[in-house]
Amino acid sequence: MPELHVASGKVREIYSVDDDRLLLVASDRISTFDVVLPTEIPDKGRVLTGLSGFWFARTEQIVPNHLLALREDGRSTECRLLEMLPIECVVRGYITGSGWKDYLANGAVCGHRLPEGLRESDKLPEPIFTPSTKAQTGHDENITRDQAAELVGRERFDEVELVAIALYRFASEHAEARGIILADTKFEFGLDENGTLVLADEAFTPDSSRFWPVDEYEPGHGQPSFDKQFVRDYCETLGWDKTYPGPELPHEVVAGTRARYVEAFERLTGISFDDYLADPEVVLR
Ligand code: Q0Z
Repeated sequence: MPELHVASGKVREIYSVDDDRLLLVASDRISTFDVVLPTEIPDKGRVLTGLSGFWFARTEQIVPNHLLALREDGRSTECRLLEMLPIECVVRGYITGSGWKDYLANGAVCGHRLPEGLRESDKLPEPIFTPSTKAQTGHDENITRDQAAELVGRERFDEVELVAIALYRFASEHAEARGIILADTKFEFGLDENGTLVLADEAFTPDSSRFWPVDEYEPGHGQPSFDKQFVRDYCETLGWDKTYPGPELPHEVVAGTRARYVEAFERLTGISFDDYLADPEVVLR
C-alpha cells in the first residue's frame, strides 16, 4: 500500500503504487530560466493536474491515455505504468523558442522546410511535429524525423506524428476560442502491454506548452507567457544571474501568478477552480 518514491522531476514526483500503476504528484514548485525557485505558487500543482485530467478526458477519442484516477488532493494522478518511447513529441503551431533559432540558422526545423520571411512568433501554415531527444540533464535537443524514426521505428514514428498533430489541432482550436494560444506543446507517449500507443505524462499544461494570451499576441518578437510573466519580469528587475539559488518571490508576485494559473484553468475548462478543489473528478465528466 505505501507508495514508493521512484523519480523526481524539477517540479513533480513519481511514486509506484503497484506492479502496473504509478502516482504522479505535481508540486507547487515553479521554475524560471531553468531554475526552481525557493518560493512556491499555492495550487499550481492542482491547476496543472486538473488541466491534464480535463484534456485526457476530452482526447480519448483521438488516443487512449494513461490516466486511471485523480486523487482527492487534486494534485495526484494514478496512471498506468507504460513502456515510454525515448523521444519528446513536440508540436509547434507558432515559430518560437528553439524552433525560431533553428529557422534563423537553417530555414528549417527538424527537417521541415518553412516559408521565407517568417517573423518570431508567427503562426505556421500548418502545425509541425518536431521531435527531440530526452536529455537526462540539460536541454532536450531537436532531432530530424529520420533520427526519431530510428529511435522508435518508422511505423511507430508515423503513428506518433499523426496522433500528436491531431491532439494539437483539437486542443489549440478549443483554447484559441477561449482566449489562449497554445503556441506549442510537448507530449510523452508510452506503449501498454499490447503495444498500443498511449498518451502519458501531462497534457496541455502551462509547463508542457507555451500559453499566450490572444489579446496580447503580436508577432515580430517573443511573447509574454500567460503564467510565468510576472515571475520573469520580477526576476529581471533583480539583476539575478539565473543560476542557483533563485530569488524568493514577494507575495504580490506569488498572488498574481497564482491568479494567472487559476484564470487559465477556468478559461480552458469552463469549470470553477473551487469546484475542482471540492471534487477533482469534475474535470473528467
Ligand atoms: C513519466 C516524469 C514526473 C519526473 C516516467 N505512465 C507512465 N509510465 C511510465 N513512466 C512514466 C509514465 Cl507517466 C514517466 N515521466 C516523466 C514525471 C517526474 C519525470 F512526475 N517519467
